[in-house]
Amino acid sequence: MQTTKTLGEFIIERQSQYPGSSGALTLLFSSIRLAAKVVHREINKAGLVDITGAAGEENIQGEQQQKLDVFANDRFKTALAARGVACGIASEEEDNYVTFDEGHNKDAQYVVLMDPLDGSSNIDVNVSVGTIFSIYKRVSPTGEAVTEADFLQPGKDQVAAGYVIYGSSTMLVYTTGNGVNGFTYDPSLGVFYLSHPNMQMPQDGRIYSVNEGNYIHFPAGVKKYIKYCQEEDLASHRPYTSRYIGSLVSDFHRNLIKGGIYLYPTSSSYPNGKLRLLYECNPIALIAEQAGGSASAGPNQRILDIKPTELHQRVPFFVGSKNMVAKVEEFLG
Ligand code: AHM
Ligand code: MG
Repeated sequence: MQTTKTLGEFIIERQSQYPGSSGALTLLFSSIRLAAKVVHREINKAGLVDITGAAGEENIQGEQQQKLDVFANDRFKTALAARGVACGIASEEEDNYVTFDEGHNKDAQYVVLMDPLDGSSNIDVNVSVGTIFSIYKRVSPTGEAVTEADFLQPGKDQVAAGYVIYGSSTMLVYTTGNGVNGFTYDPSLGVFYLSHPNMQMPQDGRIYSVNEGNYIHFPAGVKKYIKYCQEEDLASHRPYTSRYIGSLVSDFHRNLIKGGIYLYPTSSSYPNGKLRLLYECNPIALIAEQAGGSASAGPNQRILDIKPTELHQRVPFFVGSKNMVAKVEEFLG
């Protein structure tokens, strides 16, 4: 798509629609944009320099941290701390939340929650990975210490959410609760251009994305839904196509554009599901809803309504085209 509008121009244009806006969110986005460019550059060197493979540490969830997980976490953290508009972050790669509520960040209004490099086990094999972020206004008084309550807010209170996909091209997709827009990075100029304005997820889709190797351990409703996806019914275009990259951002991004559903249910290895409510499910759910899709943890359990109780909380996750999510809920119910 031919376009000349840059992400920077788009953000400023949107900001001017909100008279009285302080511009803090604009600065926050410019931090995220900068860190995304740096991570893009490093990921593109994977294989040439020694940045792939395990970092030798585990995160709090007992998962091996990759060198690039640690790198991306540091880059986003540093960029967010630098501009005085975030008072703290929580990250999949940090044991606890990190506060920047001193110095020039003392009066900052926003907290950012992120998965700096999702799907990082795919890097060594040159498969797309992503950064996921979620932005809230703090609930504690400005100027005082940031508290855990600032981070444990339900997803429906997100001010903005987005992801960066480091794929065949790098894209940044985000929402501030007023539709979803996607920007493609031109690395020769170092600029993100608006390439996917007002993204809409098809109401129905023909793709289901799930780690079927875990089938035996899935709840009965999910097993029945998978069989439903595989049954022949020409009127509803079944059997559906199975597509699973094992990188949430990439699987979701494809389904957002083409129509489909992504499932990560409970299983014996992950009794509460694998994906993290705050860093993965909430931001992806806000984007899905803003694009006309939906996101659920089970029947009548809208992801965005869940009141988090802990930072690294996991939930079952069903996200995608509205009618497909409704169907899986029907089977689960
Ligand atoms: P990560 O944050 O440790 O990378 O884990 C999240 C990833 C998702 O991107 C992906 O959809 C899922 O884990 C794949 O899990 P599995 O390999 O169990 O299918
Ligand atoms: Mg992740």
